[in-house]
Amino acid sequence: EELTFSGIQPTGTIHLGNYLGAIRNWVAMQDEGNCIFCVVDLHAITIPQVPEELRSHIREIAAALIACGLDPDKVILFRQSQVSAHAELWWILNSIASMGWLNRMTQFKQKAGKDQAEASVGLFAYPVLQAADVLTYKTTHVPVGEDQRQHIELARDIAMRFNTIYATEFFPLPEAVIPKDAARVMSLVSGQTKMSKSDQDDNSRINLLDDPSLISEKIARACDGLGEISGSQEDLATSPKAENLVRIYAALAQEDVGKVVEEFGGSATERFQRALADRLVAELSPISQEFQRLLSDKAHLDRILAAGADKARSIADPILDDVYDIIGMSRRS
Ligand code: AQP
Repeated sequence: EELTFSGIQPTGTIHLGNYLGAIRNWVAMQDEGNCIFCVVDLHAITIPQVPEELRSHIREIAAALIACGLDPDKVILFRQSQVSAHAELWWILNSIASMGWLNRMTQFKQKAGKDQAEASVGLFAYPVLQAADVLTYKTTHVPVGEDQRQHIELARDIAMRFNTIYATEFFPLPEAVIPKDAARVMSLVSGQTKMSKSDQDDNSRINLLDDPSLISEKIARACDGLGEISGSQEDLATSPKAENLVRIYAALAQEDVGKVVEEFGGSATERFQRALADRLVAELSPISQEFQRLLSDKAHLDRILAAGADKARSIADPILDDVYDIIGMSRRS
């Protein structure tokens, strides 16, 4: 049976990369089958967090997901730390995954920086927790941005090795579902690193909650100095900043990049700049308003997450019991 699972870290506010790369896809998938979406707070602490800020970010991310259109009556929406099966399966899978596999993970290298010895063990083992998140539900489909492709491959490798060691077909091999148009939204400032919550420069990203004037300002700044939008796709590729903006426009308008280039290529950026800012404001303003409304009732949000956790546990716990049986530690009796 098909099951979709994905997660997002409560490490800050949601940005356009999260939205176009993942969340918009989640919303589209919620009517098509069983979907589980998780605020992965255990992942967040692999990088130091301030407890009070983490507490607010967890609620904010949940509110933002609902504001983007996820319906807690249609999907299971919960937070990772409320379902202990994730951490338990993580430990079991840590004994399946090899150091060599984890050493190849590019996200660890990026996040750990130069001084890898100072990075937490959690940051290193992060992809195994992600594999546990997915496998705890026998997930078949994982809608994520391009940056997560390697981690989903690892989850497949872990599932396969588990199945081989224990001579079983217990875990299905999860597949990454990566959008065509906006799989990798880049920084507005450089065009060359991915748009990220943890980028120090707020001008590098559009946050879902930026107000219309801030959005216009950031887009104006990003277009500044570009001259004109090139009239051919090949030329466009020589300017990563411009290409990123055109791709963002195409994803918002749900049009081909070629069509956007045809529409705006060869003329001064001003018209493109205004059109892009208008598209962003039209898409994000309703989300921002709904977010504010949801956040005014924190108890309600907490109830939604708690109810989601109950449903998630009812799926995950029996699967974990089966895993314990398979590896020789039956805990049912
Ligand atoms: N720039 C991006 N373009 C497309 N998709 C993206 N995603 C993240 N950035 C982009 C996708 O969003 C989902 C949730 O991501 P996450 O918050 O769990 O982890 P992340 O990839 O680490 O996101 P950030 O914003 O870069 O956070 P920090 O700075 O805290 O690490 C994932 O599906 C991801 O692919």
